Order: sequence, then structure tokens, then C-alpha cells
Amino acid sequence: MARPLRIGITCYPTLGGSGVVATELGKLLAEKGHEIHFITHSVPFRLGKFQRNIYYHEVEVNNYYVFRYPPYDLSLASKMAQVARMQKLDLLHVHYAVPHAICAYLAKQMLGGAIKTVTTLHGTDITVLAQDASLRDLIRLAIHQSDAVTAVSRDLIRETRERLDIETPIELTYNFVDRRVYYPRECAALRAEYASPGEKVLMHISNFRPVKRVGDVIDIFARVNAKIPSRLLLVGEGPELSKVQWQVESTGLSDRVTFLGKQDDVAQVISVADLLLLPSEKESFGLVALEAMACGVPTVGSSAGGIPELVAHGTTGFLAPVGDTEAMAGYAIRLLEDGELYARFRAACLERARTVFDSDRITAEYERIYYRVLGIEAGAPVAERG
Ligand code: GMT
Repeated sequence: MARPLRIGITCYPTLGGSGVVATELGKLLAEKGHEIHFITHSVPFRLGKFQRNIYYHEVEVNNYYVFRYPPYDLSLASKMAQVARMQKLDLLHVHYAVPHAICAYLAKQMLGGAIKTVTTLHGTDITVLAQDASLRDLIRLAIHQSDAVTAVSRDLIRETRERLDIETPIELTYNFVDRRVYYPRECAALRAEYASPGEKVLMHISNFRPVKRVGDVIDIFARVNAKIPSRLLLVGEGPELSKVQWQVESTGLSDRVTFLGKQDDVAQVISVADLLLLPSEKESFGLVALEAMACGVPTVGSSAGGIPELVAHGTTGFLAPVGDTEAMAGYAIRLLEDGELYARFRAACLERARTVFDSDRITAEYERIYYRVLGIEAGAPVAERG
């Protein structure tokens, strides 16, 4: 292997799949001997216990009284430049374009160009924020100025090109899960707390934003439950929570639906389910469907965005157009009623998660990108660093 690298990683540390992927990537790279410096406003929530080769640099924001809005972006850019200089970083890998890719560009300017930058696009940074006229040109600039740009699905690459008229290369690097954490967990006792032996368990996990269409989840569940005695477990919280609680109550499903709130041990919780429901309006990837897949749980959901690249329709789950809850419920019933079909889907889930979305393979892809932008041959001998 070529020499280990010193890498700065910036992400949203407290929420979202992009923060999870960035943190898990940092942990895996650190295990491989690279030195990882997280530059974020809080400790990334998935960082866990102390790990060799991982450092954390907190971004402190100047709150001077003349500021109506404290300038977080400027503080982040300065911190990136400062950490890069002091820790002799080889590169900055930023997750989510706004403001991280823009801050990395500023940091690079402060360093006189003496750092490489890699940007990973995650979804709403393009599908939502790039539509905002006040951000569009900045996002475009940041993408053009990055030494490498990756995106988490082909669909997101297509959308980035279309929306921002970008011609520079954008590389596909799928999200992944750590197979040492995401595997089918023993859950008989936990399952018995929520469902009787003859009942099926459906689950939805999200941040309860409108884009997740949690109302559709309830609608699908009501249709499934009318045919097969089932339970619905809802994990997470967010702006739509009270509306969904009201919908559950008003449809007389309160004794069938449990709100579990935010949960840390997603692998354990998902293992309880027979099926994950993901009827999102937009989803560049849908990390939760991969987490479910790795635990042997098929997904029924929408064919929005990058979901079809992750969930193989008819093999590891079923997909229907956004809003078609009747079709989604029909698919769920078909899968839950046919034990043989279900067993095939479960096996296919485990296989697909272990191969296409394997963490070792995808970590190695990122390493190849890093070495390439640095002009280091991946097979080059280990050399001294300054
Ligand atoms: O949904 C968001 O806006 C949050 C964002 C994030 O930062 O986690 O989610 C996006 O990135 C995830 C990780 O790559 C993807 O799994 C999600 O599909 C994507 N969300 C959307 O495209 C709506």
C-alpha cells in the first residue's frame, strides 16, 4: 500500500445519512492506518468510543454582537485551513455541498492551493438547494473547483448534470454499511414485546420530513393490516410527527402502531421487522433501505431518485411510483403472504448488501480517488512525510 494519508473530513455531525456515511468512512479509513481529522461543529454522533488515528476539531463560531447571523461558514473555512496547515493534511473530504464544499474551496484559497479537495454529493444539496438562486452558482463553483466529485447514485449524477449544467466528471460511489454492525440480529425477545407470534412487523425509519411521505406509510400499513394482522413500528422524529400521530389516531390504528422515537442501535431495531416501508418523494440513495437490506429485511417503497439502484425491484424488494400506496400495499401483502418468496428476498438482500454495497470495497474506492488526486500511485512504497 502507498503511504497512509492525513485526511480532514467535514460533514453534518448530528443528523442524516450523509453524516453517518462520512463518519463510518472515517472510522474505516482510520482502521486502515490513515490519520482522520473530523472538522465539524459537534462530535459526529456515530463516532462512538475512542479510536486510534481519529482526531476531532471543533468549529467555534464568532458571535460578535453586530452579527445578526453568526458566520459559521467562514469559521468552518478558517478551521479547515488551520487544521490542514497544522496537521499537514493531504486532503479535505467534504460531505454535502452546502456549505462544506464551498468552505473547502475557501480553505484551499487560504492555503494558496496547497491542499486537495474531494466533495461527495448526497442528495438534497442538489435536488433541493441547487434550485435556490442564492446558492446555485456557489454550489456550481464548489463542484467545479473540487479536485474530485463523487455522488451516491447514478440518479444524483444525472440530476446534478441537468440542474447545474456540470460537465466535469462526477464519480459514482455508492453508500455502504459496516457488515460487522449491520447483520440479522437475534431479536425474538424484542419482537415479542411488539407483536404476537402470528403478526407481521412493518417498519419505517426517517426524520419525518414531508419528503418522506410518512402519511403514505400509514396508508400502506392500513391496507396491509386489513388483510394480514400486522404491527407498524415508527422510528425517528421530525416536523411531521404530530400530523402522523393524528392520522394514526383518526384511522383507528393506535393499538397497531408504536412510535419508538429516535433509536441509536438501528441494526437491532431493524432486525425486528419483516418489511421496511420507504415511500419517499425524493431519495438520492435511501441509506435506511441498505441498513435494512444488510439485516435481511426487504423494502417496499417508491421508485424515486436512486432507490431503484439500491432496492432491486422483484429481488430485494418492490417499488411503485411515488404516491401509489395501493400498489405498494399489494406488493407488501404478496411478499408477506408467500413464505417461499419472502425467504428468497431475504437471502438476496443479504447477498446484495455484502457484495454491491460492501464497506471494504467502497472504502477502497474512496482511497483510489484520494491517491489519484494526490498523484500518488496506490502501489507506491511507503515514503516519509514532512
Ligand atoms: O434527506 C436529507 O436531506 C438528508 C440527507 C443527509 O444529509 O443525510 O440525505 C441524503 O443523503 C443520504 C446519504 O447519502 C441519502 O441516503 C438520502 O437518500 C439523501 N436524502 C435525499 O435525497 C432526500
